[in-house]
Amino acid sequence: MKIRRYMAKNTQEAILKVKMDLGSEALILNTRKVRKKGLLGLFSKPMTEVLAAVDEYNPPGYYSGNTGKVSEAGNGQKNAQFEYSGSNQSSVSNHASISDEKEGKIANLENKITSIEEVLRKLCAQVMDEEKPAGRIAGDEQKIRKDSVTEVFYSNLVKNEVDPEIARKIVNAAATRLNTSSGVNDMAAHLSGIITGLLGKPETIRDSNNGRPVTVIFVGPTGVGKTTTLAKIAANYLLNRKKTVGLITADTYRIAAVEQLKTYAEILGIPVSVVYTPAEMKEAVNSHSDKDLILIDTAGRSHKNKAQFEELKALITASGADEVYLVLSATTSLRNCREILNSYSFLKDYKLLFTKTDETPVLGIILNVRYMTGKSLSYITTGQSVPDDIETANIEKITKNLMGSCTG
Ligand SMILES: Nc1nc2c(ncn2[C@@H]2O[C@H](COP(=O)(O)OP(=O)(O)O)[C@@H](O)[C@H]2O)c(=O)[nH]1
Ligand SMILES: [Mg+2]
Repeated sequence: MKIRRYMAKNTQEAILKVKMDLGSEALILNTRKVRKKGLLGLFSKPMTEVLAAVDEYNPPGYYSGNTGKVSEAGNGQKNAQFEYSGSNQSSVSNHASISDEKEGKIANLENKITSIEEVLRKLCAQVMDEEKPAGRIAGDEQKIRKDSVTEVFYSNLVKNEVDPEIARKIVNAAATRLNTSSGVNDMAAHLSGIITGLLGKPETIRDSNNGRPVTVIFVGPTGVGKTTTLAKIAANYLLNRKKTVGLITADTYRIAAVEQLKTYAEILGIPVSVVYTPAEMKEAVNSHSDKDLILIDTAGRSHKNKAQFEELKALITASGADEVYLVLSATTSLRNCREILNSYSFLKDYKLLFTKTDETPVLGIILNVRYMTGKSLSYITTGQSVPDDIETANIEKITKNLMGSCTG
């Protein structure tokens, strides 16, 4: 990206300078009125300053006249070429006589001069005619503005399903940090810093520091992957960290759910307790007091059934859990997520755990939910495979995903 600053009497003239210098593909990054510095500046007419950018790797734009084409070289050096293809163009062959060759060259030059005159005449007319709205220039300016760097980043965030309101706030915050000499890289850096800050530092299960087990409970809608995630964490603590783990399930709505956890427990060779009531929950937690980690599975609740949420609340309280993880699928729509968050709003302190990031190319929901709840991110799951498909949320990776163009 090549960035240049232009000063002119008014915006029209400045845009013209930009187009003549950088071509019609140039992006207008900023336009502002400036006065000369010092006391004299108070009495002078303000000038228009335009900051423009052009992608060095893209073919530059050109200004077309009737018969000629002026183009600018990609290396930033002015390199005017005139290609003439009119029907009266003389062809020069090795066999032509010297005078024929000269005549041909003269005719060619004459044509080129005519085309330059035509281009200059048009340019002058546009620059001089200040009062008349220069439709073409104004239109171009508008287009350039629309396609400006800020809008590209905004549109990428929205394409990645960041809530448009949040995306606008982020982009505006990044834009206010720019100054006149900032370029697209600065914008990207500011944006990345803001998103990283918003996503925050992920917090995973803390280690016990009092000799008692750390008790962790997983809640969230049915089918998001609570049980699978719990099994992944159990296996990692057991196999990689050599910790002792106890499992409890309160998901007694379905026989299959109990069997699912029992199967994982059997494979891992760890005990599992099945509880139906808050009193049994207390007992089960006590029975695992010799473990390093207790993982508790729960059933998903229907957001229409308030009684079920009361039950869940009682189970959480009885467990005395040190940490609560609200498990959400990254494939959930923002609308559904809002409803889910509403249903679980009785939770005071919890962390966000996103599953199925492998099933969606866009991760906007992660930023949206983090922004709406202010709760910490924790783990991300990336597939069905136990125990491998789980990692601590990688903020850099998520930020890149959110800023990138998913449609290419
Ligand atoms: N693609 C994908 N599937 C997952 C992931 N986590 C869980 N699943 C699948 O989602 C389905 C429901 O998982 P389960 O743990 O039973 O959900 P629960 O009802 O919340 O306990 C199962 O088929 C899992 O294999 C993940 O990260 N990616
Ligand atoms: Mg389950």
